[in-house]
Amino acid sequence: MTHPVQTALDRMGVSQPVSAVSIGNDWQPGLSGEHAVHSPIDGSKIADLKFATTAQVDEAAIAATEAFKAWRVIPGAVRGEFVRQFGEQLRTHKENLATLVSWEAGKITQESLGEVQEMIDICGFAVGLSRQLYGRTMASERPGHRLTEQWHPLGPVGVISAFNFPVAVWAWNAALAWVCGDPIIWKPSEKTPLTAIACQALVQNTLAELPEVPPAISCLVVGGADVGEQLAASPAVPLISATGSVPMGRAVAQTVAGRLGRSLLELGGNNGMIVTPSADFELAIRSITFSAVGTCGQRCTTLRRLIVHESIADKLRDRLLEVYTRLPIGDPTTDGTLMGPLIDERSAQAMDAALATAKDQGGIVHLGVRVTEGVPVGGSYVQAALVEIGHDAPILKQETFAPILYLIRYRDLEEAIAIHNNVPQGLASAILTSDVREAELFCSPAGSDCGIVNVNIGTSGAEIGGAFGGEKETGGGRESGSDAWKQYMRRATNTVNYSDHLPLAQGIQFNV
Ligand code: UN1
Repeated sequence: MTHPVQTALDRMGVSQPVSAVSIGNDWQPGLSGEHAVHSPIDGSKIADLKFATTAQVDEAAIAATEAFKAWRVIPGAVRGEFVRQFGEQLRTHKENLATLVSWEAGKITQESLGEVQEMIDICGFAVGLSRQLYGRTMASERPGHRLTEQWHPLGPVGVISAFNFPVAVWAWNAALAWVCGDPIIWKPSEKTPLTAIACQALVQNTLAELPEVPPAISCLVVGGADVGEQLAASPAVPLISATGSVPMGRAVAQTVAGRLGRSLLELGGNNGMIVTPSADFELAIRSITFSAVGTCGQRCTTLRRLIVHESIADKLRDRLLEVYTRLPIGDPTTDGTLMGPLIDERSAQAMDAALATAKDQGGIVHLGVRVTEGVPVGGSYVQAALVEIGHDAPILKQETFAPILYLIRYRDLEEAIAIHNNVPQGLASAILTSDVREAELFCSPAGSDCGIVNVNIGTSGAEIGGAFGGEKETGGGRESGSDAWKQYMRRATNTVNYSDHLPLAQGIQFNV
């Protein structure tokens, strides 16, 4: 039987053997070392490819810079038409791309389909935006003058993406950047190159329909850390958008800042939820479970810290353990599975290590063991863990990319908010309550210090329409909806004098 990865690649028109580099319509084999791609489902090898070299990054940057000259003057609405047609490709190949996401990232089918839907959604958002790149008009302080802002395309955008959302996060950046008039150079995670290669093939299908579009607005360079570093260092790339770990983001930010470039960072989350006595109990169980164990705990928005009022903590713990014990764990492509594998054995070891540390710090660890029965051989499958722990345990400040949920008890809400904010990261947060005063306090300046603040839903699963990102070590960037598009453009302030006089601002007299 043909492997599902093979079938999906064939259906999307990916020529094989796969190549690591693409500049528009062209594919080039990488010129660096050989790399094998293994599926987290069963460890099987699903592709071999050679990584890109840093010289190939430079070639892509040159091509993207050339494409930019044409792309920036093509009207926004035409750029929007390109994105609309790319969105159609995604609709046609939703299941094929989702199959690859499951095989490369280990997501359950429902979540893989959701990830592709997130791409389709951002394309729709970007198409509308392509006719709404509005600038302001300000009242000039001088007579006979008009003061306005224009938003212009910025230039090639480098996108460094992570394995856990191998395609959606690139699409958030690409769809917006394209309508804003910028080319994209994409360095995907080395763990998920096939999904990236497939996206580029879908872009090529779109380019075939629109000959006026300069192909090098979409470039792909699959490679290791050196490829990401080269992209971050390239003066031809005015904006680097990076998603991943805090150390990676810090390195990228320092390199980009060193050349006074712009960076858009979406880094670690260590997301908390406060559950108050008035919370709807069954809603709590469902939202906690989806946020804590979805994507096997490997979303940047995953719920990691549950801060529960002491009066309901035991009941909530017992009910969660009941749910956790019967969660279907296994092959993510099988109907009904709710937890697939971790991305690799290193992640499973990091989870084991975090649980051991939590125990040393006084934590009571429930579940969280390795699963070897009823799951494909060769993958790293684990049970989700629930850890009862004191609010001052140092481990609470650390993000472990695995399904570990710490349960902390609180007495009053102000204390709960203080515990909630007492971590270096600031991505997503939630409160479950039926008391409007508690909800509003959490959303107020004295409440959550995160970029995403939810009431009566979990921390994960944001819609594309809002600005997505967080504060503190999360990096401060905002991607996706709202006015995130402004980061992909440069702003020109125009003052036009339509009078015969030359009055100076601030009333300065300067008579020559
Ligand atoms: C990520 O994990 O990097 O809000 C992105 C969510 C998804 C995106 C997560 N829409 O969970």
